[in-house]
Amino acid sequence: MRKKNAADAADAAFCARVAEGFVEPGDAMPDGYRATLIRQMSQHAHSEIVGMEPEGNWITRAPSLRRKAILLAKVQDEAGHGLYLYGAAETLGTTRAEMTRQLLAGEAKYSSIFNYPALTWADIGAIGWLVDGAAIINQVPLCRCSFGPYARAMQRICKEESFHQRQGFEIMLALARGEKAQREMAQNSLNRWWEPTLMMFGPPDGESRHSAQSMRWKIKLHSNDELRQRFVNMIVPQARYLKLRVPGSPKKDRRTGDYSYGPINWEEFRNVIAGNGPCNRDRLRARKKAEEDGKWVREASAAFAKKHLERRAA
Ligand code: BYC
Repeated sequence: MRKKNAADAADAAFCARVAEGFVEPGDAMPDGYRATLIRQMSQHAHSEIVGMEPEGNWITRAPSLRRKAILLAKVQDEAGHGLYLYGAAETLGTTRAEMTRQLLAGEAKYSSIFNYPALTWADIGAIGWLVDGAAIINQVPLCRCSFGPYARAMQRICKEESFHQRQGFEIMLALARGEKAQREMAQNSLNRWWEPTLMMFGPPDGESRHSAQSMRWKIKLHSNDELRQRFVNMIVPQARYLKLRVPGSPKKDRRTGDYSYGPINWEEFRNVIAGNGPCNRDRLRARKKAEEDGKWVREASAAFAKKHLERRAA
């Protein structure tokens, strides 16, 4: 009983601490807080890196030099986001090598959305518009989360995500103003990406095992369902502007101003995060190949760093 009271008091003290300002890497923190951050930040970093795959495939097939240059810059930004996030997670005592090992062993998750294929050029528009749009809704609040290195990484990432969403919307706009076949391609992409994008926000609040504690610690500032609703409210008017039909024909609640959505196939979501989505195996195969192909670069830079240190010491 005495032990439980002491644990409750320590927890209450830490919750008061996070309300005061950023927690920094050298500060005292509960083991659970550290572990939750490492889990979320490493999953987030893996999502950025795996997220390069569906779009990377389209760089050589983008319809013009301008589109290629923009897509190339976007995919490079995602590599950068992954690196900021791995770096921020490393301040908590883990290593990039260990996080990568967990990803390749299937122990760490990455966003469910990247287990779906990008079949047409319109899918690149839909990814930018919807997936990066969802990322912004989820990540802007993270700029104010309690852990300093994560919050600061998110500030820079969010600026770049705004550019990503605009490039996606602009692709959709060009298609929506194009010929019948282009409009159909845009509609078909929205139909396929809508539900998987809604799943990005995580399971419904009643089934989210980490939300309550993460919100107490200000690792998360809003629940999964709150952010999902914000996203729907943002996208429905944009889809109308594009003259595209959002699946499920959202209706506006006059009282709350919220648009309806769903139902969402949560069985499919559970299946995808268990490793059985349409592209899970391809995505991990590509990461394993990249890890193998990059081995000599890591070895060469480690040998160079060692030589450099030895020379300095001499
Ligand atoms: N996919 O208790 P819950 C991007 C897991 S990158 C896979 O609600 P939490 C972009 C969850 O991990 C976007 N797994 O968890 C990149 C947990 O499993 P574990 C990535 C999911 O953490 C390139 C279990 O389900 N964004 O935008 O409180 C190009 C229970 O869930 C998913 C981030 O990572 C999912 N969708 O909340 C373009 C943002 N949802 O770990 C774009 C940061 C849930 O216990 N992360 N799970 O085995 C977050 O905000 C939160 O971690 C989540 C989940 C809202 C995702």
